[in-house]
Amino acid sequence: MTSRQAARLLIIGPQGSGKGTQGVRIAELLKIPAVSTGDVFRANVKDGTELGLQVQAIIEAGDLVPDELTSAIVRDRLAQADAASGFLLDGYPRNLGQVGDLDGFLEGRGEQLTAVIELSVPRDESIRRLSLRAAEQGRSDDNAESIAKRLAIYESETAPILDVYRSRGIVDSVDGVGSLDEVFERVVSALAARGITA
Ligand code: B4P
Repeated sequence: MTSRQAARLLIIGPQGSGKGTQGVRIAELLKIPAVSTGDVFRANVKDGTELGLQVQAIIEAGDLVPDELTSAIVRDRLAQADAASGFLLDGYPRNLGQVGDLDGFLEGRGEQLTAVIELSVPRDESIRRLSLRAAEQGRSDDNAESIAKRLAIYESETAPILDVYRSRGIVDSVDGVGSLDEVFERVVSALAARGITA
């Protein structure tokens, strides 16, 4: 029998793979905070804060916000009391520099990630979903140029971090094509097999 494990999770996948959608559901199930760097940046842009003004043009172009800024935000968020016994990261880390930063904060607490869920979807499905969201919600970075750039950065900078986590034996690859409930059940089963349960 697998012993119960702390939920210190990362959900990762190309844009439009549904990581935001599934991340929130998994975090609710496990009663841990979902920490989405994209949501933090969008909320700051919406509220017109200093951080928002700094990152708005970067996000709209589909580029990555500098690591120092992003890692400092995550470090502060993980220091809050509700993340003491578990958390789900969505959209961070997304390059090797951020993996090093995260390892550094977690080592300082005697912790490490316990599972990485990779949601895989084909490129044409990512583009289809983001184009649909552009029509429905009008998110300013869901234009053709920004989507293409985000997907290219995912391939060049984010996908390689999976090799690091694979070498630690903590990656589960889950098929992200299907209904929201089907994908959710796949993620829940993969986590349960590692002893990560509600
Ligand atoms: P994010 O908010 O992380 O945005 P994203 O990577 O584009 O992912 P998105 O939210 O669109 O994808 P999801 O799979 O959830 O980042 C935005 C920007 O912030 C970045 O471009 C960057 O500038 C900056 N940023 C964020 N983190 C950073 C970091 N660590 N370092 C530097 N910069 C950073 O999309 C899901 C869509 O698919 C939804 O519309 C949903 O309705 C749909 N969907 C989900 N599941 C589905 C299903 N099963 N079937 C059909 N549709 C589904």
